[in-house]
Amino acid sequence: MPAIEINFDGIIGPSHNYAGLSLGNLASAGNSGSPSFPRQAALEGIAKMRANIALGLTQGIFLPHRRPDTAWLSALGTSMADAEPHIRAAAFSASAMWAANAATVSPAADTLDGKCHLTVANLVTMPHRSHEWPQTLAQLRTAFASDRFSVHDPVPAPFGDEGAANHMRLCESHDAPGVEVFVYGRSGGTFPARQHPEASKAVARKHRLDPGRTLLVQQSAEAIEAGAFHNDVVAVANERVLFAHEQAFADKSAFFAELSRLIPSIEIIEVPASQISLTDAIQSYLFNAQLVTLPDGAGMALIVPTETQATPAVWQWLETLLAGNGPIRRVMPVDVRQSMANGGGPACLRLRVVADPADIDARFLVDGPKLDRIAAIIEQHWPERITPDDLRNADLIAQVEQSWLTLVDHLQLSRELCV
Ligand code: SUG
Repeated sequence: MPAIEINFDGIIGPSHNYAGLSLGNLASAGNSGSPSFPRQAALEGIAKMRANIALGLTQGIFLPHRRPDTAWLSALGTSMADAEPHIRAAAFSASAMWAANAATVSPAADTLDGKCHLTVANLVTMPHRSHEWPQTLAQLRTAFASDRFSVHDPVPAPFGDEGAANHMRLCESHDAPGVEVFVYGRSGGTFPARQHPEASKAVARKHRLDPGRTLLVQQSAEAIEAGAFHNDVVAVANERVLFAHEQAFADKSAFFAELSRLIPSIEIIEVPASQISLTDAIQSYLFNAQLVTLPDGAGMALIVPTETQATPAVWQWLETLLAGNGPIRRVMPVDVRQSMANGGGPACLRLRVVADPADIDARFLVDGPKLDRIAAIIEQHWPERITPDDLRNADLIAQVEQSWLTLVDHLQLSRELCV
């Protein structure tokens, strides 16, 4: 079977809460302290996966991480009972749900050794995300254990790497050689740039990419200041289509010229700031969409958060897009509001891997019936609601631990993940 694109969604974990942990992520700051609804959040994520399967797409999963992260707390010389509130919240965060930050993936068609390479993201910029990588790496090594894959350790600190959220791939078709674009930021404003250029360069080298087909592109400082803490908040690519905001990149002319030279058939759909401001783009998360190729030559679909419907300039623009004769033939809103309130839209929740599904550990692939069984566990075990005070509640912590174990056991992954 040829390599196809598989979307691996992070199942939203039972400890999902709003702790305001991400400076520069406006939704995270704005909803800090609000009650969260983990059960609803996880079911929204399952519904998104079901809708993608209904489109004929192949779907995978990553598991939530074990929370609280007692190993991390103990490395800091503390525990859930004794930790200061910001450390307690960081140890309890369900942030691994945003699988776009799990790793950077270079499909076999792009690499010199013909293997699909994955580098787990170190996420060192934000404390609550900096301890994700060991559990993510355990899952990557299990899911992609075949010799068709090469799974790499994280890039060392201090070079921040946030994975696929700052990486785009353009190609004629998923299984053909592509051009890989690494987008980095430069700090200097109020908000941190999370992707360091040295991290991007290291990943490109380790993935054995052709330097002639690898681009290192700077994110615009104004996008970071407006709240685009990752490139995937202002741009998304699929095959030969790049969909981006006018203010996404520091030097778009040079970038677009290089892309056109390397991929002559490229189609760049650029949204002018005069039609959609950066503020509206970031509030609605228009670009944090899944741009997917539909089976049977039906063109591409843009899976957008329902918040796009609530932003008139954005929705009007999407209607005009559909009325034209472009490559995007369908726009599909999905309700992932619980994740969105922490700054994670449809694209944040998934990691794209181009590979033959037969080479992947089947425990990480899902179909409708398997999702039904996972949803039943979520319905029965995930907490309904969490408020900031609950993070000190031993009963809630025990419930979160038990929920996780039940899911991991059900998927027969305890041996690999209970370390
Ligand atoms: O890293 N939010 C995540 C959102 C990640 C979105 N991912 C992509 N754009 N690919 C972050 O900022 C908030 C957690 C809190 O505040 O409780 C958080 O971590």
